[in-house]
Amino acid sequence: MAVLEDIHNAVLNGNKTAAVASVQQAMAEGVAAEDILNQALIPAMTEVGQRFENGEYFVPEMLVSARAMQACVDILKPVLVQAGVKPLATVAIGTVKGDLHDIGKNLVAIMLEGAGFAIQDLGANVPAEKFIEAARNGAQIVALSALLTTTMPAMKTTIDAFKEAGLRDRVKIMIGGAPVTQAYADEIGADGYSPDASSATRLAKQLLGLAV
Ligand code: B1M
Repeated sequence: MAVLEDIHNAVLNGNKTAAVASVQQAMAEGVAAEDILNQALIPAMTEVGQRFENGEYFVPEMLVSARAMQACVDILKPVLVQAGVKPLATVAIGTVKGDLHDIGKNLVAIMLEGAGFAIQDLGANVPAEKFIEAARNGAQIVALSALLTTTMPAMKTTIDAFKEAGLRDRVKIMIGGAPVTQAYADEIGADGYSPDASSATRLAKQLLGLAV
């Protein structure tokens, strides 16, 4: 579909104005928000990553593409989120300490909100103490995202901090992000891992024993 290709190319080129205009056009044409996300935005960011790996793109290119993508996600958010439902539970979500990547985390938050969870978004570069504070304030699930192999250990540090605070049994801790695996989740004692935003909603429900 031409408009999806336009969105893809605009994000790839870091052209936020064109990306936003094409997303608005796609929505006016009746293209589903999920299709815009899964067929244009996410593939564009995947290609940005490949170009970075190949040495074609550098950090500034990644950054302008990320800003274009985030502006598009902001437009899609109201459509992806169902309004007016009583929250199933509260999820405190954040990208772990040292890690500034927040696009995937934001998508997971949007999908969880759409599935009926209340979201406490702690942002990026979140130290363990902030997650602990959120749990003390009532979050039943703590959701940790990491995009760098160098920041994955902060997931373990966070889980260990929950143990030290005597709060490990009070919360479910789920993890995700491009370099994260089920094996890593098992290794560090997380309650669950999911590879993408839609399976994250299923996992969150499973962790609370809710029907999926
Ligand atoms: Co960076 N970066 N980056 N980056 N960046 C990656 C991650 C990288 C893979 C690129 C590459 O080399 N191909 C690489 C990491 C390599 C590694 O660790 N082995 C990398 C690097 C090296 C770096 C820097 C170190 C570069 C530098 O400075 N030299 C630096 C680190 C900064 C820091 O964090 N301290 C850096 C910086 C940046 C920008 C700031 C420029 C920008 C981030 C902007 C932002 O997020 N606001 C950026 C970007 C955009 C990327 C890529 C291109 C795209 C990431 C993204 O948004 N993907 C990325 C390459 C790639 O991933 N292909 C790359 C789209 C997003 C929808 O997917 O985040 O995977 P993702 O989320 C998915 C799933 O993973 C999952 O669901 C999401 C939706 O389906 N998921 C969860 C995520 N969290 C979850 C949590 C869950 C469950 C599922 O439960 C809790």
